[in-house]
Amino acid sequence: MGEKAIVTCAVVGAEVTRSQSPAVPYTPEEIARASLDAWREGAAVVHLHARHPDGRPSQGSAHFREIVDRIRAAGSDLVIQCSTGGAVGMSVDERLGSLVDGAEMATLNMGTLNFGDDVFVNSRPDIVRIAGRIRERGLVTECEIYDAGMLETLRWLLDKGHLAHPYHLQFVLGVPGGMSGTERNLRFLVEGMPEPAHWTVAGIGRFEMPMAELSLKMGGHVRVGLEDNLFLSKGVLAKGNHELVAAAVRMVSLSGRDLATPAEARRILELPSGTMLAFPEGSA
Ligand code: KMH
Ligand code: ZN
Repeated sequence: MGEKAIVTCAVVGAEVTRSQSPAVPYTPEEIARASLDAWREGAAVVHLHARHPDGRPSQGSAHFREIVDRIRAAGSDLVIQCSTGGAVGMSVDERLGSLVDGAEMATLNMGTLNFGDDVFVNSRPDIVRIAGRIRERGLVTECEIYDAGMLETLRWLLDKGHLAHPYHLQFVLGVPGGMSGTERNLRFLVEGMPEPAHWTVAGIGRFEMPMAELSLKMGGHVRVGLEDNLFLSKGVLAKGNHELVAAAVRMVSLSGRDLATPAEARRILELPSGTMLAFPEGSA
Protein backbone atom coordinates (compact mmCIF):
# COMPACT_ATOMS: atom_id res chain seq x y z
CA MET A 1 0.00 0.00 0.00
CA GLY A 2 2.82 2.45 0.81
CA GLU A 3 2.73 5.85 2.46
CA LYS A 4 -0.43 7.91 2.14
CA ALA A 5 -0.31 10.16 -0.91
CA ILE A 6 -0.30 13.94 -0.59
CA VAL A 7 -2.00 15.92 -3.34
CA THR A 8 -0.71 19.48 -3.65
CA CYS A 9 -2.54 22.05 -5.73
CA ALA A 10 -0.59 24.87 -7.40
CA VAL A 11 -3.56 27.12 -7.99
CA VAL A 12 -2.21 30.02 -10.02
CA GLY A 13 1.56 30.39 -10.45
CA ALA A 14 3.00 33.45 -12.14
CA GLU A 15 2.79 32.66 -15.83
CA VAL A 16 -0.66 31.51 -16.90
CA THR A 17 -3.23 34.15 -17.81
CA ARG A 18 -6.95 34.48 -18.12
CA SER A 19 -6.56 34.87 -21.86
CA GLN A 20 -5.37 31.26 -21.87
CA SER A 21 -8.06 30.02 -19.50
CA PRO A 22 -10.93 31.87 -17.83
CA ALA A 23 -10.43 29.64 -14.78
CA VAL A 24 -7.15 31.31 -13.74
CA PRO A 25 -7.74 33.13 -10.41
CA TYR A 26 -6.23 36.61 -9.94
CA THR A 27 -7.53 38.40 -6.84
CA PRO A 28 -6.75 37.17 -3.32
CA GLU A 29 -10.42 36.27 -2.97
CA GLU A 30 -10.35 34.19 -6.18
CA ILE A 31 -7.07 32.51 -5.24
CA ALA A 32 -8.38 31.68 -1.76
CA ARG A 33 -11.62 30.33 -3.25
CA ALA A 34 -9.66 28.18 -5.73
CA SER A 35 -7.55 26.86 -2.82
CA LEU A 36 -10.64 26.00 -0.79
CA ASP A 37 -12.26 24.25 -3.77
CA ALA A 38 -9.06 22.23 -4.21
CA TRP A 39 -9.08 21.33 -0.49
CA ARG A 40 -12.70 20.16 -0.68
CA GLU A 41 -11.71 17.85 -3.56
CA GLY A 42 -8.92 16.34 -1.47
CA ALA A 43 -5.83 18.52 -1.80
CA ALA A 44 -3.83 18.60 1.44
CA VAL A 45 -1.33 21.29 0.44
CA VAL A 46 -1.76 24.49 -1.54
CA HIS A 47 1.18 26.09 -3.34
CA LEU A 48 0.53 29.82 -3.48
CA HIS A 49 1.53 32.67 -5.74
CA ALA A 50 -0.34 35.97 -5.84
CA ARG A 51 -1.39 38.34 -8.58
CA HIS A 52 -2.25 41.99 -8.96
CA PRO A 53 -5.91 42.50 -9.87
CA ASP A 54 -4.92 42.79 -13.56
CA GLY A 55 -3.16 39.44 -13.44
CA ARG A 56 0.47 40.56 -13.17
CA PRO A 57 2.43 38.41 -10.72
CA SER A 58 2.82 39.82 -7.22
CA GLN A 59 4.95 38.70 -4.29
CA GLY A 60 3.41 41.43 -2.15
CA SER A 61 2.92 40.54 1.51
CA ALA A 62 -0.51 42.17 1.60
CA HIS A 63 -1.73 39.91 -1.21
CA PHE A 64 -0.35 36.77 0.43
CA ARG A 65 -1.69 37.76 3.84
CA GLU A 66 -5.16 38.23 2.45
CA ILE A 67 -5.10 34.86 0.71
CA VAL A 68 -3.88 33.06 3.85
CA ASP A 69 -6.40 34.86 6.07
CA ARG A 70 -9.27 33.99 3.74
CA ILE A 71 -8.27 30.32 3.66
CA ARG A 72 -8.11 30.15 7.47
CA ALA A 73 -11.26 32.21 7.96
CA ALA A 74 -13.12 29.55 5.99
CA GLY A 75 -12.01 26.97 8.57
CA SER A 76 -9.64 25.14 6.25
CA ASP A 77 -6.67 23.19 7.63
CA LEU A 78 -4.90 23.12 4.24
CA VAL A 79 -1.12 23.13 4.51
CA ILE A 80 -0.07 26.50 3.13
CA GLN A 81 3.08 26.69 1.07
CA CYS A 82 4.24 30.04 -0.33
CA SER A 83 6.37 30.47 -3.41
CA THR A 84 9.70 32.25 -3.10
CA GLY A 85 10.20 31.68 -6.83
CA GLY A 86 7.73 34.37 -7.77
CA ALA A 87 8.14 35.29 -11.41
CA VAL A 88 11.13 35.44 -13.72
CA GLY A 89 12.87 38.82 -13.38
CA MET A 90 11.87 39.57 -9.78
CA SER A 91 14.59 40.44 -7.26
CA VAL A 92 15.23 38.14 -4.32
CA ASP A 93 13.95 40.85 -1.94
CA GLU A 94 10.71 41.04 -3.88
CA ARG A 95 10.36 37.25 -3.96
CA LEU A 96 10.71 37.04 -0.17
CA GLY A 97 7.59 39.15 0.31
CA SER A 98 5.52 35.97 0.26
CA LEU A 99 6.78 34.69 3.62
CA VAL A 100 3.86 35.93 5.68
CA ASP A 101 2.55 34.69 9.02
CA GLY A 102 0.43 31.62 8.52
CA ALA A 103 2.67 30.10 5.84
CA GLU A 104 3.99 26.68 6.85
CA MET A 105 6.21 25.78 3.93
CA ALA A 106 8.12 27.76 1.31
CA THR A 107 9.77 26.83 -1.93
CA LEU A 108 13.52 27.03 -2.54
CA ASN A 109 14.49 27.01 -6.22
CA MET A 110 17.70 25.07 -6.56
CA GLY A 111 19.40 26.72 -9.51
CA THR A 112 19.30 28.88 -12.60
CA LEU A 113 17.69 27.55 -15.74
CA ASN A 114 16.21 28.64 -19.03
CA PHE A 115 12.49 29.04 -18.43
CA GLY A 116 10.96 29.05 -21.89
CA ASP A 117 12.56 32.06 -23.58
CA ASP A 118 13.47 33.63 -20.22
CA VAL A 119 16.11 32.84 -17.64
CA PHE A 120 15.03 32.04 -14.08
CA VAL A 121 17.99 33.22 -12.00
CA ASN A 122 18.81 31.46 -8.74
CA SER A 123 22.51 31.94 -8.04
CA ARG A 124 24.04 29.93 -5.21
CA PRO A 125 24.24 33.03 -2.93
CA ASP A 126 20.56 33.72 -3.72
CA ILE A 127 19.66 30.15 -2.76
CA VAL A 128 21.62 30.37 0.50
CA ARG A 129 19.92 33.66 1.35
CA ILE A 130 16.42 32.38 0.64
CA ALA A 131 17.14 29.15 2.55
CA GLY A 132 18.25 31.23 5.55
CA ARG A 133 15.11 33.34 5.49
CA ILE A 134 12.87 30.25 5.27
CA ARG A 135 14.71 28.75 8.25
CA GLU A 136 14.44 32.00 10.26
CA ARG A 137 10.70 32.01 9.70
CA GLY A 138 10.46 28.44 10.99
CA LEU A 139 9.04 27.09 7.73
CA VAL A 140 9.69 23.75 6.10
CA THR A 141 11.58 24.05 2.82
CA GLU A 142 10.43 22.45 -0.39
CA CYS A 143 13.37 22.26 -2.80
CA GLU A 144 12.30 22.78 -6.43
CA ILE A 145 14.48 20.63 -8.68
CA TYR A 146 14.25 21.14 -12.44
CA ASP A 147 17.49 19.56 -13.53
CA ALA A 148 19.97 16.91 -12.41
CA GLY A 149 22.72 19.34 -11.36
CA MET A 150 20.35 20.77 -8.80
CA LEU A 151 20.74 17.55 -6.80
CA GLU A 152 24.42 18.50 -6.48
CA THR A 153 23.35 21.88 -5.11
CA LEU A 154 21.08 20.07 -2.66
CA ARG A 155 24.02 17.95 -1.54
CA TRP A 156 26.18 21.10 -1.15
CA LEU A 157 23.52 22.93 0.87
CA LEU A 158 23.19 19.95 3.21
CA ASP A 159 26.97 19.53 3.55
CA LYS A 160 27.46 23.22 4.36
CA GLY A 161 24.56 23.31 6.81
CA HIS A 162 22.51 25.79 4.78
CA LEU A 163 19.68 23.27 4.69
CA ALA A 164 18.72 20.64 7.23
CA HIS A 165 15.90 18.28 8.06
CA PRO A 166 13.02 18.47 7.67
CA TYR A 167 12.89 19.35 3.99
CA HIS A 168 10.85 18.13 1.06
CA LEU A 169 11.81 17.65 -2.60
CA GLN A 170 9.76 18.65 -5.61
CA PHE A 171 10.81 17.42 -9.04
CA VAL A 172 9.43 19.91 -11.56
CA LEU A 173 9.57 18.17 -14.92
CA GLY A 174 8.63 19.63 -18.28
CA VAL A 175 9.69 23.28 -18.04
CA PRO A 176 11.18 24.15 -21.45
CA GLY A 177 14.81 24.46 -20.37
CA GLY A 178 14.70 21.86 -17.61
CA MET A 179 14.39 18.07 -17.64
CA SER A 180 11.27 16.81 -19.35
CA GLY A 181 8.64 14.55 -17.84
CA THR A 182 9.89 11.11 -18.73
CA GLU A 183 10.05 7.97 -16.64
CA ARG A 184 13.79 7.74 -17.23
CA ASN A 185 14.33 11.28 -15.90
CA LEU A 186 12.20 10.77 -12.82
CA ARG A 187 13.87 7.47 -11.93
CA PHE A 188 17.30 9.06 -12.41
CA LEU A 189 16.42 11.93 -10.06
CA VAL A 190 14.86 9.74 -7.39
CA GLU A 191 17.87 7.39 -7.46
CA GLY A 192 20.18 10.42 -7.27
CA MET A 193 18.71 11.91 -4.10
CA PRO A 194 21.63 12.40 -1.69
CA GLU A 195 19.71 10.77 1.14
CA PRO A 196 16.25 9.26 1.50
CA ALA A 197 13.64 12.01 1.34
CA HIS A 198 9.96 12.43 0.67
CA TRP A 199 9.26 13.88 -2.74
CA THR A 200 6.55 15.12 -5.09
CA VAL A 201 6.45 15.48 -8.85
CA ALA A 202 4.98 18.44 -10.69
CA GLY A 203 4.67 17.55 -14.36
CA ILE A 204 4.30 20.67 -16.50
CA GLY A 205 1.70 20.87 -19.28
CA ARG A 206 0.96 17.52 -20.89
CA PHE A 207 3.34 15.84 -18.42
CA GLU A 208 1.10 16.59 -15.42
CA MET A 209 -1.07 13.48 -15.30
CA PRO A 210 1.49 10.92 -16.57
CA MET A 211 4.00 12.12 -13.97
CA ALA A 212 1.35 12.00 -11.25
CA GLU A 213 0.54 8.40 -12.12
CA LEU A 214 4.20 7.40 -12.19
CA SER A 215 4.99 9.20 -8.95
CA LEU A 216 2.19 7.36 -7.15
CA LYS A 217 3.59 4.05 -8.41
CA MET A 218 7.10 4.96 -7.27
CA GLY A 219 6.06 6.08 -3.78
CA GLY A 220 6.09 9.82 -4.39
CA HIS A 221 3.45 12.48 -3.96
CA VAL A 222 1.57 14.50 -6.56
CA ARG A 223 1.20 18.15 -7.58
CA VAL A 224 -1.43 19.35 -10.00
CA GLY A 225 -3.04 22.73 -10.65
CA LEU A 226 -3.43 25.54 -13.14
CA GLU A 227 0.09 26.84 -12.45
CA ASP A 228 1.41 23.73 -14.14
CA ASN A 229 -1.30 22.75 -16.60
CA LEU A 230 -4.57 24.24 -17.83
CA PHE A 231 -6.06 21.13 -19.45
CA LEU A 232 -8.12 18.30 -18.01
CA SER A 233 -7.54 16.26 -21.16
CA LYS A 234 -6.25 17.00 -24.64
CA GLY A 235 -7.96 20.19 -25.85
CA VAL A 236 -10.31 20.37 -22.84
CA LEU A 237 -9.62 23.23 -20.44
CA ALA A 238 -10.12 22.44 -16.76
CA LYS A 239 -13.02 24.42 -15.32
CA GLY A 240 -10.87 25.09 -12.27
CA ASN A 241 -8.15 23.71 -10.05
CA HIS A 242 -10.69 21.47 -8.34
CA GLU A 243 -11.14 19.40 -11.52
CA LEU A 244 -7.41 18.71 -11.71
CA VAL A 245 -7.36 17.78 -8.02
CA ALA A 246 -10.33 15.46 -8.53
CA ALA A 247 -8.44 13.72 -11.35
CA ALA A 248 -5.37 13.34 -9.11
CA VAL A 249 -7.48 11.98 -6.25
CA ARG A 250 -8.97 9.37 -8.60
CA MET A 251 -5.44 8.39 -9.56
CA VAL A 252 -4.47 8.00 -5.91
CA SER A 253 -7.37 5.64 -5.43
CA LEU A 254 -6.51 3.64 -8.58
CA SER A 255 -2.90 3.37 -7.38
CA GLY A 256 -4.06 1.53 -4.25
CA ARG A 257 -2.71 4.23 -1.92
CA ASP A 258 -4.76 6.25 0.54
CA LEU A 259 -5.13 9.99 0.27
CA ALA A 260 -3.39 12.02 3.00
CA THR A 261 -5.49 14.56 4.88
CA PRO A 262 -3.83 17.89 5.71
CA ALA A 263 -3.14 16.59 9.25
CA GLU A 264 -1.50 13.48 7.80
CA ALA A 265 0.44 15.61 5.32
CA ARG A 266 1.78 17.66 8.26
CA ARG A 267 3.09 14.46 9.83
CA ILE A 268 4.61 13.15 6.58
CA LEU A 269 6.22 16.51 5.80
CA GLU A 270 7.41 16.88 9.41
CA LEU A 271 5.90 20.32 9.84
CA PRO A 272 6.49 21.84 13.28
CA SER A 273 4.09 20.61 15.91
CA GLY A 274 2.95 24.22 16.48
CA THR A 275 1.11 24.18 13.19
CA MET A 276 -0.46 20.83 14.05
CA LEU A 277 -1.63 22.18 17.40
CA ALA A 278 -3.29 25.03 15.61
CA PHE A 279 -5.29 22.61 13.48
CA PRO A 280 -6.05 19.46 15.49
CA GLU A 281 -7.31 16.57 13.43
CA GLY A 282 -10.93 16.90 12.41
CA SER A 283 -11.05 20.61 13.24
CA ALA A 284 -12.07 21.70 9.79
N1 KMH B 1 7.24 31.08 -11.60
C1 KMH B 1 8.46 30.38 -11.75
C2 KMH B 1 9.47 31.26 -12.41
C3 KMH B 1 8.22 28.47 -7.18
O1 KMH B 1 7.05 28.69 -7.03
O2 KMH B 1 9.03 28.44 -6.26
C4 KMH B 1 8.99 29.88 -10.46
C5 KMH B 1 8.09 29.08 -9.62
C6 KMH B 1 8.76 28.28 -8.57
O3 KMH B 1 6.90 29.04 -9.76
ZN1 ZN C 1 5.24 28.15 -8.16
